[in-house]
Amino acid sequence: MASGTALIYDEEMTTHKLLWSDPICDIEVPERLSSSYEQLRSYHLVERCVPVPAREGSEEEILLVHSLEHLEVAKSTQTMNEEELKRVSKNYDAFFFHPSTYRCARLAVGAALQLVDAVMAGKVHNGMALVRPPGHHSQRNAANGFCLFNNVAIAAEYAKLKYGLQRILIVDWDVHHGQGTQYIFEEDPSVLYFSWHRYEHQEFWPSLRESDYDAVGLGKGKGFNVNLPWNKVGMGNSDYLAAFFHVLLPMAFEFDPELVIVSSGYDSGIGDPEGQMNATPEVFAHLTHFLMQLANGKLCVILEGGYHLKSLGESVCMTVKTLLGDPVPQITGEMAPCLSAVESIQNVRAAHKPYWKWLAYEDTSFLQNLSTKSHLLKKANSNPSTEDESQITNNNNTVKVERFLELHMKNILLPMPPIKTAATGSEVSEHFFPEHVQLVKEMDKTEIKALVSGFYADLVKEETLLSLGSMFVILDKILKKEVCNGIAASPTAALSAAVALRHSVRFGLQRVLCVFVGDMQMIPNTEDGKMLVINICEKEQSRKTSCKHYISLNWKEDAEGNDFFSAVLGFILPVAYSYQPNLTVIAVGPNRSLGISGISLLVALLRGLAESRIFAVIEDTEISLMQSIAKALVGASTPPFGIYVPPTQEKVNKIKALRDQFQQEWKMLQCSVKDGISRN
Ligand code: Q9C
Ligand code: ZN
Repeated sequence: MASGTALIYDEEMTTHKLLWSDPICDIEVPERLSSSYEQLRSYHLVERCVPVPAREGSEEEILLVHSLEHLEVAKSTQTMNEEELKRVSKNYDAFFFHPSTYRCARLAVGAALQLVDAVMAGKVHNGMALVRPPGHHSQRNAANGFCLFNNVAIAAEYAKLKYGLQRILIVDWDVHHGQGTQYIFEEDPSVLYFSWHRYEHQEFWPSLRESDYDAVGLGKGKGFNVNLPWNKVGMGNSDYLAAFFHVLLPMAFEFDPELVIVSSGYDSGIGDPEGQMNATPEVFAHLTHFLMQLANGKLCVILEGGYHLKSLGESVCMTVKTLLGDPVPQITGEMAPCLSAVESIQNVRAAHKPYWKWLAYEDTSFLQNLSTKSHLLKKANSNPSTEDESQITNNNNTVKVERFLELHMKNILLPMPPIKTAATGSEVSEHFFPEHVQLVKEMDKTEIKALVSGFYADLVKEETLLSLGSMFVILDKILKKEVCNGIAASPTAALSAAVALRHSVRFGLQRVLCVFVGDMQMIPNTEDGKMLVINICEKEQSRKTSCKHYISLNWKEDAEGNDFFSAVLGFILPVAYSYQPNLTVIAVGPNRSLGISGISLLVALLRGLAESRIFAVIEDTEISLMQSIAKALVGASTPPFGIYVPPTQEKVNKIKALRDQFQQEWKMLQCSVKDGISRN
């Protein structure tokens, strides 16, 4: 099994630069690359990656996507003087040539291909290539929007050709529409292209009709081009996460890619002068973490845009840190997508309903310009920046965001626990658990007594409490941040979970999420909102009706394959992200209605919450699950998800009903705006 993260950087790609004055192109500077690399260095991320050298992409490789004519024009610029360079540059929309541009662009292509090779050959799990010039606007026969060759598109064609891949997912989170990539794969069902982009009802560059949500692909490629246009600036973390939950991820699970490539532009991040969006660097850790659950973890991240140097650098670091398997930082702030984002999400879901099984039973309907068009300049979310457009204000804003990020990153990047995953056990169990799981000794009676001092007498008799030594020692280490996550066996998972929840709240945690799989014989009191329990069980539990902090989700995994992703993405994650827990407890009790692949997926995705702080408690009878769950906790391998089975109509309706019931309280559930729901 491959491990490790490749990092590709070649200083030579900083030699491509603008030689004359051009206010449109002057943001695409060499420092974008060098300062991002410096930032990686200062977080000590460079030394943790596997260095992979760039190489020149060959002419043959470039011709996989581009015309010979385009290649020849680009080649001819190497020996031109400034006047000539300026003249050729003017033939394109927003592009500049430098004598070294051709060489750099070939290195950028080659870097992308080196990354594909490293990942596909199993040298590494995943990786990132820092390249210039970027690629996603570049078309078969034209440079465009700072891009000469389409690095990502060439990488996808190369992967198809060299490794015989039949399904590649391209995720373009750059704030601009990669129209070049869309054109290249428009008729190709083997490449699923997803792009979100600032659109503002076609006002924003490149101002194309075909960037809207109704461009779904052509011919055989119908359904494999996914555009999510943002019609307002100021989109933030919740809008991006909602787009992943309600559009990209369910589609990606159904598509089941063999490789994921990211057109990784960070101009969608806060402070960017082009994007004017509001998403903070840690959101990219979450997006990366989600994509790592696909294609067996084979993920190639290739730089595109990003023009606020500090924001860019921090976002690059968040991405690489996550690729390396570090805990995912918590997203802070109100978690609710804005109305305009929900409208866009609703529209793209409606446009794609004919092509995707997971959408078949969703009641989607188109919604046009209800709230947005007349307020083009209004921002979706409040922003620490000002709204003025003048140059002076922009500079002020740049500095303001720099200061904001300086403090913000210090706040969210708390020291990492020295141990990632802990379990109790002896040398015997050592071989049983995956590598990197640290074994600790159970607490004995005296230790437990000292820790709990009769506090749980109403929940449990003393003798029983004393049998929870395994649970207590792991939980205690998680709370003290000595370990990030852990797993314990228990004679009664429901009881253990109840005690663990109470103990965590008593310790001082404000919000603890408990996902309970199986029949939960004991339901904790969740009235104070300090716990949120989601109980996944086969039958309706009569003992307690659902309420804001206790939700019963009746779900039995399909026997043939796995349909649970639809409940995880469509309900559990949106609720969990709305709640923003400080700790997640996942408990598996008797009569579970989920198999190991469903539970592994759940654990893997819940690692995105609570700074990856997860406590798994498994009932003794279900001990066969321990190994796989420990694997998911370590994050060493992405669990195989099993055969894709679309949710039945009945199951879709179940999720729909729950969504209707809870979307006022847990706003990340919102993916349509019918019924005149009142919102923020
Ligand atoms: N009025 C990338 O982020 N703006 N390219 C042109 C013309 C060009 C962005 C504005 C922005 C290109 C890779
Ligand atoms: Zn861009």
